[in-house]
Amino acid sequence: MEPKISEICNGMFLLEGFAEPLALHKDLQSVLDFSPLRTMTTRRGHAISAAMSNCGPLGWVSDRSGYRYQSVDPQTRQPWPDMPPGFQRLATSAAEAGGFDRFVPDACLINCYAPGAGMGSHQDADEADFSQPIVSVSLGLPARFFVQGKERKGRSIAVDLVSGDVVVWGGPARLYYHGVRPLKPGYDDVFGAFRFNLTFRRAA
Ligand code: MD6
Ligand code: FE
Repeated sequence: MEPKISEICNGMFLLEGFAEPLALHKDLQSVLDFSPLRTMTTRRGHAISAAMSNCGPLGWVSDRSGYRYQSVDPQTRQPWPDMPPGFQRLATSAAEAGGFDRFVPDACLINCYAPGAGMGSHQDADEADFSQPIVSVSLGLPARFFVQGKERKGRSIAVDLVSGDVVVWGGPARLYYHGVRPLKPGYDDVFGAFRFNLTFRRAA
């Protein structure tokens, strides 16, 4: 099946059904067996409602010292688990479909949302090179994603993302404010009562 590609806004592309949820489920499970999902906190000590983990050379962490990428999981005190080859292939091929050649991610952040969990408006600005895209894979329960723009205000664009959808962000949209509305309860045959999101980045 040819994936359906549409441009959400300035350099942000939606690839509907580009990922195979069942194939990713097994790899995700083995990553999480090694570095389990956990609740991270903001610098101010507030719990982030999505549970998180990482795989690949660098992982995104947040705690009382702030946000950063680091090679060691603070919970296991081991390096993050390897990025499964199927994850890497998906990230590179999705980026290519969105017009970004030779994208090689060094970080994969895993977000897990239970019903009620969401993500407030934020910018992804902890990476070294903003000319590199971000590839975002949605799995499990559907979610409403919103995109604002260069500022955290004004009208937002809503995008409903379902399991297998991939969003490739580059160009001007790379630094747009965005977030996820609180998840509605439901059940997904592969991922159960949760939504998972994988974001692949070039962090360093
Ligand atoms: C999520 N995603 O979909 C949260 N950030 O659960 C993000 O915050 C995000 O999907 C940067 C680029 C793509 C994303
Ligand atoms: Fe983000």
